Amino acid sequence: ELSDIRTGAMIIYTPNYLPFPIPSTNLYTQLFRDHDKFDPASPAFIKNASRISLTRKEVEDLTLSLAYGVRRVLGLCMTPANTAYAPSGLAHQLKDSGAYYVFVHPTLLPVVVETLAHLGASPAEIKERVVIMALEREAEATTAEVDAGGWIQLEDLLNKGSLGREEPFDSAQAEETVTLCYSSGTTGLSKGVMTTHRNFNSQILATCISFPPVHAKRDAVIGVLPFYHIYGLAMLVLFPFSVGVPLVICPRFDLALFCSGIQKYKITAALVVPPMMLALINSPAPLTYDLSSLRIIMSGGAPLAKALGINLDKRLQSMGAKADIIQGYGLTKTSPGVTMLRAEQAMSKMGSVGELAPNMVARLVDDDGVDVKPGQPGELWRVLEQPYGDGERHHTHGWFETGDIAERDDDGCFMIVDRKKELIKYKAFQVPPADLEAVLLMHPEVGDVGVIGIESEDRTTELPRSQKGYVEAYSRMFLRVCNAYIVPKSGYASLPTQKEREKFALEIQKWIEGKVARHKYLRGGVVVIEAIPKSAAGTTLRRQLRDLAKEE
Ligand code: AYL
Repeated sequence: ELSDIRTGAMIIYTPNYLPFPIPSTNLYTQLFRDHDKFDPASPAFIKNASRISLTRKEVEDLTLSLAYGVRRVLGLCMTPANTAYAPSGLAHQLKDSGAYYVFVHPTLLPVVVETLAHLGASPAEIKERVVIMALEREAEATTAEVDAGGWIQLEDLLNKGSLGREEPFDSAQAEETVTLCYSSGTTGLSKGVMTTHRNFNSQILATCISFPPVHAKRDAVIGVLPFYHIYGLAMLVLFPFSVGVPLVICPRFDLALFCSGIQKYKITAALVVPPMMLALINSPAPLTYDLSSLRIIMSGGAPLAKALGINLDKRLQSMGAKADIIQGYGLTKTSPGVTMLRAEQAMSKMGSVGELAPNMVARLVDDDGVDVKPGQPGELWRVLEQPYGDGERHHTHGWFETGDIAERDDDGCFMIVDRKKELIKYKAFQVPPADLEAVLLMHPEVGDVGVIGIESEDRTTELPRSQKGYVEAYSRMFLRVCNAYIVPKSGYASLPTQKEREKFALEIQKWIEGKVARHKYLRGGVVVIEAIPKSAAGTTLRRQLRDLAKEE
């Protein structure tokens, strides 16, 4: 497994799991492979705290009638958009992806209409491009704007005649892109990541092997993660359905509703991000619910500090509950899972993201692309053992550079210790600094700008004093907020006093709020400076900005 590092050869780490062949089928075939083994009347998706649910049979019928309905008019690639987007964010994705049709829930229709109008679509064209997507039984299925009329409804697209069950899906589709999730790279604006049918087939099967075993009759999953993000899409929409396990959906994170959902549906597996675990530890709300059905809590999408996991374990035990708290690590660009912690290692390896998933091969390298000695931190590069279709731009001789710094222990478990790339994660939401910079540069008084992520202080001060030691350890890891350094267009000298600079900074901080999604707000503040540090090539030296932030 290890080659001699003195020769400068690669040190390649392989999984402890046997490789498996990735099926070259349409994703539909993979998702419904075992469908006939499960009760068609059993629930597949349940909306928490409502009476809305879909049985497996209803999912099958809807999927097929929509697929055959849209196939007549559309292609089959979907780009899911962040529901928190302001029109500027949505406009970028619409333009960049070249999407024509927009499927939208009635409550978000105004944002879509404004975005399309902003992109130059006429009112008639807007009516042609928008599809109102809601089930009839949903309470909010209609709004005044929808009633005002003339919109294409989801129902209109369903091909209810032949469901096409007899028509085989073509395996040539396996290498076609099925989704374009928007994600930021190591630098720059967010881009659509091409995920193919085969990529998802691989993810589903790898999860079946590396996730603790779940069974159709015994288990139920709850999730709050949005379906436009690859974590929600892969781990909530696709994985549970493919193994016959119902999913309870929480449209937003409300801790009391989340806990009542666990109690009501006897949830065995909860999929979360670290800030939700923090809420589970610190709020009194969970104490009034019975969470004893839980067996597995999986965290992913952002670093989970060891202390946070240990505190959650303690709290659950104090409530008579016990779950294995595991962590998965992945990226949109790796479709997505790279590692997963085994349930048996939940306590002994808390804080670790676990072993490589099947078919994943990794290296840890230094800044010069040289493999580091075993046990040393290095940037994680990974490659799939079989041909794979993800972002070409990021391949170096077939190796995909994650931008994350990791260490590997003797048991083959990885620990993510730092991030090399520019990406800021507010909670588990991506904020590409270049995105915010592009918006800020549209302000008439902004001359130049550099955005970085800094540690948040407000959240830590809200926590109980007895937890302070822990808080410091994990706040550093994930309570990041966005902070902008700005050079006024009229020059730094035009704002000679501290007071004037602060006033300008506040104006900018408020101004951005109408322009971007909430997770991109400049919660870390705005600082007026003389010049943004740049490299000879003109790129922003964010490392220097981060040093400035440390001095403040
Ligand atoms: P994106 N620990 C530390 N950092 C993490 C972790 C983790 N467990 N998971 C993700 N990240 C960071 O594209 C890391 O910096 O995909 C990584 O490069 O939104 C970046 O988030 C990627 O962000 C699964 C399925 C994890 C999904 C996911 C989340 C994918 C997030 C495991 O099995």
